Amino acid sequence: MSEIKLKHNEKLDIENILKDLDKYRPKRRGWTWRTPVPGLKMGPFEYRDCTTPMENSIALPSAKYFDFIDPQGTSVITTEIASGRFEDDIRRMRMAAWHGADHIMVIRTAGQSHMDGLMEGTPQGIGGVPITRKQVRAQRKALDLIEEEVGRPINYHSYVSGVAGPDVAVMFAEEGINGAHQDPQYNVLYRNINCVRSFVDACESKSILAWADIAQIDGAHNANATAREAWKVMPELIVQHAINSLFSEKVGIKPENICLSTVPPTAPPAPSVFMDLPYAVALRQICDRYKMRAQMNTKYMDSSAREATVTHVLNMLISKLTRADIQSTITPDEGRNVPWHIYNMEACDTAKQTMVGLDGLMDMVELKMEGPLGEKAREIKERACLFMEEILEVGGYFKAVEEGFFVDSAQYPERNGDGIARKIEGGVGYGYIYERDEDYMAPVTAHYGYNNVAQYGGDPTDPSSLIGGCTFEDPDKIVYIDELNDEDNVHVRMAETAKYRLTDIVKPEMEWLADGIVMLNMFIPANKRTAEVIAVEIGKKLGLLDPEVINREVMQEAEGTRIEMKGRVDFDIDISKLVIPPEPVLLSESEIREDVASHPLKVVCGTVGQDEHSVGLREIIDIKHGGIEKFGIEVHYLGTSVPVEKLVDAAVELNAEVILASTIISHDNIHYKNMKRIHELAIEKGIREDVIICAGGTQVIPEEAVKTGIDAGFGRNSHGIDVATFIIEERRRRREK
Ligand code: Z98
Repeated sequence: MSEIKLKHNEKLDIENILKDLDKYRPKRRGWTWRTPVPGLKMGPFEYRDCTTPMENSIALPSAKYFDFIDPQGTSVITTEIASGRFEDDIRRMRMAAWHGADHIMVIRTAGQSHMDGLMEGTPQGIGGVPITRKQVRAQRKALDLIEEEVGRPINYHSYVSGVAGPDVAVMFAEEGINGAHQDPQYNVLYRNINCVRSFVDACESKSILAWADIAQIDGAHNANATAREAWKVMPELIVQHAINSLFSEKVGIKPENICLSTVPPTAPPAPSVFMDLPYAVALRQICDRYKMRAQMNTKYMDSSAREATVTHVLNMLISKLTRADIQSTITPDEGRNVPWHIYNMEACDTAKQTMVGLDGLMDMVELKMEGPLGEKAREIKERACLFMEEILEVGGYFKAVEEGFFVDSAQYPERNGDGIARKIEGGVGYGYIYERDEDYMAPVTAHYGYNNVAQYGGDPTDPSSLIGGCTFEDPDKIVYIDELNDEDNVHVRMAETAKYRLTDIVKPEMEWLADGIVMLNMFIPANKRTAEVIAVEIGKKLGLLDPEVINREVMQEAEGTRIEMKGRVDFDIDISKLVIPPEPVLLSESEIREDVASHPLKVVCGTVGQDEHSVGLREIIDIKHGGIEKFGIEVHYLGTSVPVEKLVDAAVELNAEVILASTIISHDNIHYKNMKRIHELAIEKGIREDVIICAGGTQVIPEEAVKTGIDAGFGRNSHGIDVATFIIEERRRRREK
C-alpha cells in the first residue's frame, strides 16, 4: 500500500487517495472525544474548558494579537458537508479540520433512504453524496491522513436510517465510520417507512453500531424543524429522545455513545433564550446519562449569514450554560441552503470563537433554578411524562403514530390534529418482515437475536468462528465494488477538471473544483424587487453567467437594498503568466521590541517640502495607530512642510539613526526629488553611512524610491510594522558588515 503523507503547502492528491482503495483498511474504529486539559496555558492565558491543542490549524483572525494561539474548546465540533461530489467534499474536509472540525458529517443524496440496498461507485448526488463503500472508504482514508496532519482524531459520520439501515450499518462498521444517525422514528415519521420494519431493522443496526463503537445520534431535531410552531413540540422532543435512547441502550449501545440531537427550538425575534434554556435544562435533567449533540436551529432563519450566525452563537450560549458534548454548526451552510466551502469554515470558526470566548463561564455564573427557569423546566418534563403515559394508554408507539400523536403543532396535551399519522400496515417496506425459520442460521458477529449456530456445531457467543470469521474479523472477505456506472463516476468528473488540478490554471470555486462561482456583495439604492432585477442586470454586464440573487435585505424601503448575488465566470487565470511579488516577511512585534530595548533607536521625521499632509506619517509613527512608537522607538516629529535641510540637520543634532520623510504631493515628481536631496545632503554632512533614510507616501513606488539613493520607500497600505521591520533588519545588516 502506498504510504502517503500530506504536506501543508500541497493540495490533497485525490487520485492518490483513490489508488489501491480495494486494499485500504481503516486505521481504527470507534468514536473519539476531545481530551480536556484543565488549566491549559497558551500564550498569555490560562483556560478552564479547553482540550489538547492541535498540532496544525488555522487560528482565529485575531490570534495574531496573541502569539497565534489556537485553543480548542471541549465540545467536538461538527461540520456537515453536502456538495454532492465526494472528491470535492474531501478537500473541504481538510479545510474544515484545519478550522477545528473533528466531526465530519457527510449528508447523503436525496432519496437514498428509500433504496433497499447498498449503492455502489461514486455517482454525483443531490444535496449530498450517495453513500457507497467506495466513497466512504476514500473519505475515511483521506481523513486518516488529515487527522495525522492536524494532530487530532477526526470522527467521520453519515446516516444509518432508511430501508437499507442494517446493510449500511454493516458497511460502516467494516469501513471504520465513527458516528451515525440511527433512529427508527425518523424512518416512520419523515420517510414513511413501515414502522414495524423500521424498529426490527433498528435492532440489527444498533447491535452493529454497538459492536463498532459508533456514536449514535437520534432524529428528534427533525420534529423541531418540521412542526408548524416548533417551540410547541418541546414535550414531544423529549419523548422522541427517550424512546430512541432507551431502545438503543437495551439493544446494547453504551450510554456514552448515545447522543441526543437536541435543538434550541426558537430563534430571535422570539425571546429565544428565555424559552430555549428551560427546555435544554429539562432535557439534560431527564436524559442525564446520554451525550448531548447540540444541533442548531435550522427552522427559523432566512438567507442572511449574519442572522444565522447570531442564532448560532445564541444556540452555543445555551450549550455552554447547560452541556454540549458535540456542537453542530449547520445553520450558515446547509440551513441556508448555500453549501459552500467558505460557510463550513465560517461556521467552524464561529463555534470555536464562541466556545473559547465563553471559556470558564460556568465557574462564574450559576443557573437560577428558583423562578421561571426551574418552573418551566419542570412543566416541560411533566408534559413529556404525560405524553409518554398516553402513548402507553392508546396501546403503544405504533398506535400513537397511527393516531397522529407526533409533530402536532400544539403544545401537548393540547392538540391541533395536524400531526404526522402513519399506518401500522402501510408505508415503504411494509410486508417484508418474516419470522426466522427453524433452521435459520447466521454465523456473523453482532447480529441481533438468536443466531442458531449451535445446531450446526458453532459457538453462540462467537458465531462467526464457524466460518473462520465474518467480514468484521476478516476484512479480506469484504466484496469491494469499484464502479457500476461508466458515465457517472469520479474518474469521469476528474478527467473533466484535470486541467485545474494538474496545471497552473485556476478558476474560482464555491463547492466544486473549477465551478467558477463567485459571490458579489452590493448596495442598490432601490426597493427590494427593483434592486434584485438591477443586480442581475449588473451581473450580466460584468459578464457573469447565471447571475442569481441569493440574499436580499431591505436597508430602507425607498433608500435601498443590500444584495448578495452569485454567478459564474467562464474564464480562468494562468498563474504562470502572473508576476507574484513575494510576500513581505515581517518581524514579530516582540522581536522588534527586544531589538529596540537592546539597541535604543532614535528617528527624526516630518512631512517634507511644501506638504501639509500629516495623516499618513502619523499612522506610521503614532502609538494609537499601531505606529513605530509602540516598539519603544524614540520619535522626533518635526511637523509638516519641513525643509529637507532641516530634517537632515535634526538628524545630525539628535544623533538619530533614521530619517523618515513623508511626501504625499507628487507633482513634477517632487516626492522623488526630495528623497534624492535628503540622500545628497546626508552625504554632504558626512552622515550617510550612519543614517537610514526612508520615505513614504501614497504615490511612492518602493522600487523608484530606492533609485533616488535612499534606503527604502513605502507606498499605499504600509504600516508601522513594515517600517519598523525594515529599520531593524537594515540596522542588523549594517552591524554585521
Ligand atoms: C443533522 N442536519 O442531524 P436521509 N436519519 C436521521 C436524520 O436526522 C437524518 C437522516 C437520517 C441534520 C441532518 N437529518 C438532517 C435520524 C437527517 C438523513 O437520507 O436524508 O433520509 O437521511 O445533522
